[in-house]
Amino acid sequence: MKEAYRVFLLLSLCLSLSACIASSANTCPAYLETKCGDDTSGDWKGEFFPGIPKIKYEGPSSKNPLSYKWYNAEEVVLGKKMKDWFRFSVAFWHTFRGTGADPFGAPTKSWPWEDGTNSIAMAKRRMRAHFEFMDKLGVNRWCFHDRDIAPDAKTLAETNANLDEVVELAKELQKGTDIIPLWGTAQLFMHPRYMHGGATSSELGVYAYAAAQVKKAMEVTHYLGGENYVFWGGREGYQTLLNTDMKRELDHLAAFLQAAVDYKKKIGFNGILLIEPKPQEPTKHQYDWDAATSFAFLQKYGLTGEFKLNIECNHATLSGHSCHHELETARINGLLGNIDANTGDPQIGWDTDQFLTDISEATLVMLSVVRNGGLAPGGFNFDAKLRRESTDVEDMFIAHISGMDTLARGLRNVAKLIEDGSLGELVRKRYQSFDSELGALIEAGKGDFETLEKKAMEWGEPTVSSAKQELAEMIFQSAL
Ligand code: XUL
Ligand code: CO
Repeated sequence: MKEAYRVFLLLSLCLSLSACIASSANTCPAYLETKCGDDTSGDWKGEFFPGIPKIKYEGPSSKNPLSYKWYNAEEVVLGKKMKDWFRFSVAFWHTFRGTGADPFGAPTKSWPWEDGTNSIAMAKRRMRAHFEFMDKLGVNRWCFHDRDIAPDAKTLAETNANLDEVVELAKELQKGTDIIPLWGTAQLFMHPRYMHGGATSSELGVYAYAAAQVKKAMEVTHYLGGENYVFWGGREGYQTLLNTDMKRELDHLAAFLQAAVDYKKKIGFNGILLIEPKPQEPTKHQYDWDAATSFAFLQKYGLTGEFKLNIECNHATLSGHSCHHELETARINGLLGNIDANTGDPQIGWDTDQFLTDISEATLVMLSVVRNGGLAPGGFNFDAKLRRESTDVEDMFIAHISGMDTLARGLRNVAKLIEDGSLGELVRKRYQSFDSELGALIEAGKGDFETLEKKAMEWGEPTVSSAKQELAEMIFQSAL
């Protein structure tokens, strides 16, 4: 393929940052006939992040960017250590495969350990860098797509062998540490074979290939001690209904997920299966639009009980909701399993995958998490990347520290709200008319219309109280 066309193709692929991970010129996607994969250079000698210390908690008055100001892993807040509320995870794809490429521009990052190839040697070196990064950051979980960590090859068998080789190294690096994957997943969106979807592809051969890929990704997640497994259906959707049999595609998706449940049980993988809703991008319309749509799908196909949801904050805003709405929808339906912590940009309409630094938003997120009693065995995965213009190695640390500190402030604020109690009291009072004999009857599903009509006649015009929204907002703000 001509170089200019190749670059054009890669840039066009990169509308979503998350879709750029293996498609930039730096990382050489294996499906293009290039010289990628020929690198035989040896292992990296020495430290990947010299000069970066282990990140410590120094408290809010610290001016040191390489320290935690609010996240204090061992500190108990609301009855749990902070590290157990969060169970923070580094997303391998953004942190170690993100190149800074965007739809209009080439990669901007040139990390010292990268040699510009997509070879096995490079994959291993990158994995070592990733483990040093987690160790220095003090984070003991990570998330990965199969194809982030090991290169594609010409056949599925060879690709699986590549994956095994890198997974073996990850297993060795995990040994003697408490590091494990928070979740693993299969990348069913990058390769051209998945252009019509994986489980919802119109091609049977692709459905089978996707099944084989998920089977293998579940096996390696299990082997590495992973606690969850994610399904993000980036291409499980449509571009136009004119050429789409939506019912058939949804039936196929359900059959695929049922087969995943069966296989999980067969191999004794006790991890939670998570669906990650997103409304669109890369497709015009994805089937797992939002939490409520995903819940309806799971109910229709008898899959509730087998799946929970991985709520990603910027996916929530792309679907026209708030992150808090999506978290609460998942929570009240017993489906809140994990959070892909990130945020978008109010002026950019796509999935910018930014680190969340808004304290108010973080407090709302933590309200749901605390009401849920935590997320375990799920956690917080930073599905977030550096901005294209942030090119220093230390920026990788600063971004994670800032995201962790913001969420830690959110948790501390929720503790203040709970201790103060007035927001909870405001909500309780708002519904107190239902704390009555008739209210209990209605809530037990026994409030028949004849009885209610009699009461309405007897009571006359009801008195309606203020919702006190401004007071609720005042109480909330005072905790920030
Ligand atoms: C894409 C996205 C993915 C999933 C995993 O928007 O969030 O990275 O989290 O496939
Ligand atoms: Co995500």
